[in-house]
Amino acid sequence: MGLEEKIRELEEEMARTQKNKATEYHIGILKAKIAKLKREVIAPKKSGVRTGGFDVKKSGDATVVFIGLPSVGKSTLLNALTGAKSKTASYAFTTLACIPGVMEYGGAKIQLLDLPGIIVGAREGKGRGKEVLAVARNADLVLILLDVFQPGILNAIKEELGGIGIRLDEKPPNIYMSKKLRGGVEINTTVKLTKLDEKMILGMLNEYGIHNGSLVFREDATPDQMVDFLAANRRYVRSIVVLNKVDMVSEEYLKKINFDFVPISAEKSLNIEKLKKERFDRPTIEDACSRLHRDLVRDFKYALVWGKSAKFPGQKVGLSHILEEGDIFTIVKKQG
Ligand SMILES: Nc1nc2c(ncn2[C@@H]2O[C@H](COP(=O)(O)OP(=O)(O)OP(=O)(O)O)[C@@H](O)[C@H]2O)c(=O)[nH]1
Ligand SMILES: [Mg+2]
Repeated sequence: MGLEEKIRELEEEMARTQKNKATEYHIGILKAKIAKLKREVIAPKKSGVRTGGFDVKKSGDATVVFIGLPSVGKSTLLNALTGAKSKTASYAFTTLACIPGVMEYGGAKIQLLDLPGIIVGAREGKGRGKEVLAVARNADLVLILLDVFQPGILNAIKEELGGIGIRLDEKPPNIYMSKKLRGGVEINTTVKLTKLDEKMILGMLNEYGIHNGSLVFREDATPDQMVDFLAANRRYVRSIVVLNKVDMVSEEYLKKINFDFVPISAEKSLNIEKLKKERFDRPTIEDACSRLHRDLVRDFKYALVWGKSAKFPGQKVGLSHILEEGDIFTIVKKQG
């Protein structure tokens, strides 16, 4: 049986299984099995695997990737933001490659990547979907662009991104492990675990061939987070949802859409400045940390801020605090 086939079989089994207390363990193990099999599918080893020409060199201070169905206006938006000339047209799959543009904003150079549209099933390779999604794995921000007449597709798009290991607006699970050669598995917690029990943790570790080691849970992690931790190939990326072509609808129509979005018209240049100002120009403490050092976000305890964004000099803030130009901050790390 091929890898893809095995994965499909397990996914079907999971879909068939009713979710309740009695099946929790079984489902958890299935998730771990699937994640393990998908390792190669999600992040293939570089050697010998064709990347399909979407390999783009990161440049600038941050990379924003446009993800959306065909014809939602991704290329029109790139052109509106950067003055690039990515081809736009009223038919689907106009863009066939990754088209980069650069936007300068507030002294920062932001790389914007216009990509071919994705369709449902992209993560399985439909319409070069895998290559497109792979580019999003390396982004600092995923801009999900929706057509004003198809807002309902948002969850399906998030699922496509999730299927390739991208976790939007989530933090890496607060779980640590040091492997050992013998002595079995030791589980330590700094909080009470309510969503995972020892049996499930050991069962999942077993799927990954881990029989010895010392684990520390610093949050009440879910089975999904435990799987993400074990898979060790997840990307934690910020996202924004932008609704395009609002020139074609009324305010009343927009009010009925029940999730957060930035309304724009790429073609009519409506709200483009607002999009830039509100979304691209707002680095958080988290952004600053991850730029300084890979482990800083994980070890982050709190920060002290001086400058325009601080309510008072030396204000104590968390990761999501939005910084302003010229701010100065100190990061305080967790112990041990
Ligand atoms: N009314 C209206 N039409 C728009 C707007 N933005 C883009 N369009 C139109 O939508 C169509 C598709 O635009 P593109 O920018 O090519 O869309 P895309 O998402 O890049 O499409 P693919 O490359 O095929 O994935 C074109 O005919 C655009 O003129 C907008 O704000 N309002
Ligand atoms: Mg396009």
